[in-house]
Amino acid sequence: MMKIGMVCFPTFGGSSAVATELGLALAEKGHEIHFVGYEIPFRLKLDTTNIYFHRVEVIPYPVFRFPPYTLALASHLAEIIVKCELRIVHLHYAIPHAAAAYLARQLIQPYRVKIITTLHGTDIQLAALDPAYRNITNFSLNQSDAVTAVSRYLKEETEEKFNLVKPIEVIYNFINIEKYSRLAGVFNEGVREKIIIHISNFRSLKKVDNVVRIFARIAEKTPAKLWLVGDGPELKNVENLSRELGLRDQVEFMKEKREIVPLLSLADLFLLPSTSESFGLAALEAVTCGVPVIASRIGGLPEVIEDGIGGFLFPPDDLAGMSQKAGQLLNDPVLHEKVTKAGRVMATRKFNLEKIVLEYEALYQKTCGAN
Ligand code: GMT
Repeated sequence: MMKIGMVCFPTFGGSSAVATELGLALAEKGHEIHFVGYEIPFRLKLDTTNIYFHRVEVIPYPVFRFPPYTLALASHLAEIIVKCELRIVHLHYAIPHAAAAYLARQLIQPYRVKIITTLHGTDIQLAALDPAYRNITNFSLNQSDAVTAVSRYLKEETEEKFNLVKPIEVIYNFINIEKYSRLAGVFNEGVREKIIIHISNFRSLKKVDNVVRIFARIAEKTPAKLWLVGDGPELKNVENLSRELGLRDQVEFMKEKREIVPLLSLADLFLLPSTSESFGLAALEAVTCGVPVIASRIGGLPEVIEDGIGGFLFPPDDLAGMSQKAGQLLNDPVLHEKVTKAGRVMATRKFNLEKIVLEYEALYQKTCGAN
């Protein structure tokens, strides 16, 4: 049994979901998991054996225009590491967690704790864009005892853009196959309109506007509804666009949802035409739930979806190609079933939780064994 600190952002999003599901799975295997952050991660259930949550308070003070969360996290983390005798701190998202953990470790010397940083993609893009973040990120990644990336693509991108002293290990994101199963009795077979779904944080790189444009083409030929699940900066623009295209009655804005399996269980197709995606956890969740995905051939998505296995990939601006394939999938039940079945088999083989959690446990053992 190991005592592990888990640091992530609490907000709706893939990195928080991965950290939480990993913590819950490790706790079930008998490890003691201490989540540390400013709020309870959105998928974390606190009434779980071996799970603890430590809140980082950042006191408001008139001098601070930007309250120093990184410092508060570092000093809180230092205390928790010693008090709870943690051997490992696993950080999800490099900025600002890797720098905070480095500071925490300095504070508690000679206490020894190992730091593992998992990169999720947007952290590295941000650091690559801004030279100020780049240097501190490079430094703190080199101070981590191990760095993992959620796809081969992200490993290669990061190693190309940063000067890292050690190779990054790829540990793919994972899925709980039993939990992400289509709910029986929800699916309403027979003649009905098709349900197209998209789930994201509505940042511009998700291209939710293109989701609406692809849907507009699909709806010309196939009776359909579009469910947009999530919230974020582009929400208003997307709402306006659906009104401009005369689709407002066919598009349902669902805001953020904690439980997505009931929604995926009703859906016929998932659209993810992002311009950047280090992995695309939302696509894997859909595929595992038996919803085929039409997405962009970018980033780590080709490592998750192969043409005909769980979905189809297109260049991000090929809206015609995406809508044509969507129409075909929606109107050909044999093709739909073939693609979804192959997708679930692939998800079970390549991304199942048990397999990936073992990979993390092996990394923890290896890191703790090393000096
Ligand atoms: O996509 C986002 O904006 C959210 C972000 C996050 O930090 O949750 O997602 C990133 O991490 C996910 C989990 O590893 C990946 O599945 C997403 O592909 C990745 N997003 C991007 O690379 C844009």
